[in-house]
Order: sequence, then C-alpha cells, then structure tokens
Amino acid sequence: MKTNMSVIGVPMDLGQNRRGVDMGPSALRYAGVIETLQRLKYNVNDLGDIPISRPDNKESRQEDNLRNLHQVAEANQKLAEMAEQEIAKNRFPLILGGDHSIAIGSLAGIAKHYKNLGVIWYDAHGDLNCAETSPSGNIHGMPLAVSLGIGHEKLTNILDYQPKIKPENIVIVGARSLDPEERELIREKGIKVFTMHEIDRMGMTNVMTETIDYLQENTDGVHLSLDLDGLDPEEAPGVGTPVLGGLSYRESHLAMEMLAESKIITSAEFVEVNPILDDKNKTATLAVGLVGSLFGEKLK
Ligand code: Z70
Ligand code: MN
Ligand code: MN
Ligand code: MN
Repeated sequence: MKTNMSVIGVPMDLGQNRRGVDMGPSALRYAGVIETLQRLKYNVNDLGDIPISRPDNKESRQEDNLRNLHQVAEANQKLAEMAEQEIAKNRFPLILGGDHSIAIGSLAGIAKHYKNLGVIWYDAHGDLNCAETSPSGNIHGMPLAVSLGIGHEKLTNILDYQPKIKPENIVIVGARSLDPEERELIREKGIKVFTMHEIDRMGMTNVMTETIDYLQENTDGVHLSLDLDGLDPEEAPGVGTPVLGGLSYRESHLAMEMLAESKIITSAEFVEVNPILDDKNKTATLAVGLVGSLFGEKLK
C-alpha cells in the first residue's frame, strides 16, 4: 500500500431518511482515525469535509423515487473530482461517510484510474436498487447499481463515463437483506456474493481467501466499501438500518487483517456511522479499529 494517504470526509445524510449519519466523519475523527493512521506511519493529509448543500423543504420531497437526487448528485460530483485528483497525486484515498450514497462519487473518481477496478462491498445490503425497484427511494440503497451504469443519468454519468465497474469485479460480503429485484440482478450479472449463510458455512478465513484470489486474478486495483451495518448491530449499533445476524467484530478484524496481508486494497471508504443512534461512539471506535487492521496494525 502507498505511504501517502488522503482522508476525505463526506458528511452526507441525504441518501436516506435518518439524520445523524452526516456526523459520521466527526465521530470517526473523534475516535482517532487520523492518529491511528499516523501511528502506522502513513503520511496523512486530512482534506476535511466536502460541503453538502441542504435541500430546501420543497426539494427534500421524494422526486421520482430518488430522494434528494440533485444534492446527492452534486456532492458525489465533488467527491469524484477530489478522489480522482488524489489518486493522480499517487495518494491512497480513504473516504469517511456519510451514508452509502457517497460510494457513487468515490467509485466514479477512483475507477477512472483503473481498467478493471475490483470492489469489495462489505454490507448487510446489496445496494443494487434503482428508482424503479427501490422500496424506499433512498439513494444509499443504489450506489452499486449506479456504478454498474444502472440508474438515473445524473448519478451514472458522473465524470462523463459509465459504467464505472464491471459485475465480475465485485464481491459482496455479509449480505442478509436483499430485495427481490436485487437478487435477480445478482443472478443476471453473475455478481459474486458471500451471504451470511456462506460465511457461516465456510468461515471468514475461506471467504476472504476466495475473495482475494478471485479479485487478484482479474483486477488492477481493489476498492473496499465498508458499510458498518455489515457488522452485527450488537457490536455496531450506530447505523441507520440495523439488520440482525451480522458479521462479528472478530470476523471483521480477521477480514481486514487478511486484506492488509494481501496488499490488494488501493482505496477504501467507511460509511453509515450514525453517532446519534450509537452508544458512546462505540461504532465509530469499532470502525477506527477496523481501519487500523486494514492498514497493518498487528497484534504481535
Ligand atoms: C433497501 C433499500 C440500505 C443501507 C439500507 C435498504 C438499502 N434495500 N442500504 N442501508 N446502507 O431501501 O434500497
Ligand atoms: Mn428537483
Ligand atoms: Mn450500504
Ligand atoms: Mn447496508
């Protein structure tokens, strides 16, 4: 991994309907994310937070089943430009959310530099909806579909190219809440998914070994998009959409340590930390621990 790192905060909560996730970047900084990276000898440039426009009352209404489309698109455009610039400077982009709609901008900026960007989507959800299939109108349930070129042009065409990624370069880990049409898309596109069922049957060691082998073969970089709701809500209660039966703290640390060892990760984001719903910053603290493991913290 590169020694130079740029941290970008994205205080976005407009991709869903619970306030508080916009404070995710602050909670992660408070929990010591920058100090953790510095302790691990990274040369860290904290670029601060991207400004997010608040919607006016009229615009915040759901529009074409795409809540806050304009503001979400605008923020992701800025994020895409920034992520793109940091990679151009040969710096590792670490993005702090914010709700998961920000993966639209991260992937737009990052994928520009790769022929075959791999993506590990660590999440209870598939985030493979579009306006036509979404049960909620929440754009945070859509970023993986958008990155495949499926969805509203304002989202799919950020930085004027699409698709950003290919279905065969995606691995979803931790899924346990998939909508019927998301399942169909997974089948149709042949996206690799390790649901909780497979993780329980195979164990996290085998899941990550297969994930790493699979991505190493055909990709020229791998983005880790880690939604804290992939973890079990008992260990990570500060998320907007808790889903029972999730990945444990131990499994998640193991996954991060295996990724660190593999050296395949070239960019990362940690999203959906909601300090308002949290228990004394437990979830942000857990997330910073995972950041530590991902970037090489060792027990011995
Ligand atoms: C559902 C939807 C979702 C995150 C919830 C939920 C999606 N599939 N994503 N929490 N991070 O509304 O599309
Ligand atoms: Mn409008
Ligand atoms: Mn998600
Ligand atoms: Mn999720």
